[in-house]
Amino acid sequence: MSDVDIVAESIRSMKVRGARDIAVAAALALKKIVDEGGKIPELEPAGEKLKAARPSAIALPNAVNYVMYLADGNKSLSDEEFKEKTMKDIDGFLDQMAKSVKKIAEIGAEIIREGETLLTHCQSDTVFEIFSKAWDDGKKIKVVCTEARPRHQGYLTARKCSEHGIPTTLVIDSAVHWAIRELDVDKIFVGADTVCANGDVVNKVGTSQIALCADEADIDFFVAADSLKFSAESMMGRMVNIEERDTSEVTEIPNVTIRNPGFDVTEAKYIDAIITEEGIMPPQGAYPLLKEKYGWELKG
Ligand code: RUB
Repeated sequence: MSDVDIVAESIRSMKVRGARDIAVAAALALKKIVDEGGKIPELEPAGEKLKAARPSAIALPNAVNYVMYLADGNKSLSDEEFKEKTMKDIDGFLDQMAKSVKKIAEIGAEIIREGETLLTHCQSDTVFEIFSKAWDDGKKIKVVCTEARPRHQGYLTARKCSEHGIPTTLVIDSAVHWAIRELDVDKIFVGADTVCANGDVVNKVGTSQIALCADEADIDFFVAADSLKFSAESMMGRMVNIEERDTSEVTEIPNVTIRNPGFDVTEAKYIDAIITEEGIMPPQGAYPLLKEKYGWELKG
């Protein structure tokens, strides 16, 4: 197995997971190819392999395409110069991603008030950065985490928040409506795998049900996502390829069909705001952001 095969397999099997970490792992795998003397002909097939590893997180193809764009810009350089410049460019991209998450944390922490109870779903590094920043700023928040069946990524969030000192409660996924009422949840923060041009958001399955509960309870529902998660290709959530994972992750019952979607679509109308490194915006801000950042416009 080549290094790229190993990284693609780690992404597929979810050893590496969460949209940001997947994008970073893909960029580092391509950087390694450059470090070993690879150029465009080696990078292209590797990039395609990485992109195919998980279909619902747009940050993965966006990161691969961006690295390819950087490499393409250096293709007329000598072999040694190509290597040096492209590795530097990839480092610059990774550095930018790290800065984006810090900026999102600052903006997100700002809208959290002293003593609030915040609910999150699954495990998002971006959301954890917001919570830990609010806590480090001295706000005595409490966090409620879901389990995120079947893979229980919520346990990671619960452990991280608790280890950071934040009073943390874990509930089963189906207890969200109960938790909002009984645990006095003030705000909900989730991450994103893809933000579509119309402001729909693809995130861990169950997110859309939580958004409905937030709507019913009249509390704010925030999505935290850097602009790498915005998709020019996906005008609406229903156009995103929703990954269906192996049913063995769920259970087996004779003669019963098991379905195991990994993600779902939260419609823009249930989202109060999306927090990006560019600022906090209503979901309708997705299209202008795409247009401004990527020079992309709806035709016709
Ligand atoms: C993880 C998930 C996260 C987003 C955002 O799903 O849905 O909310 O990827 O995470 P999975 P981040 O565990 O199936 O990869 O903010 O870390 O990019």
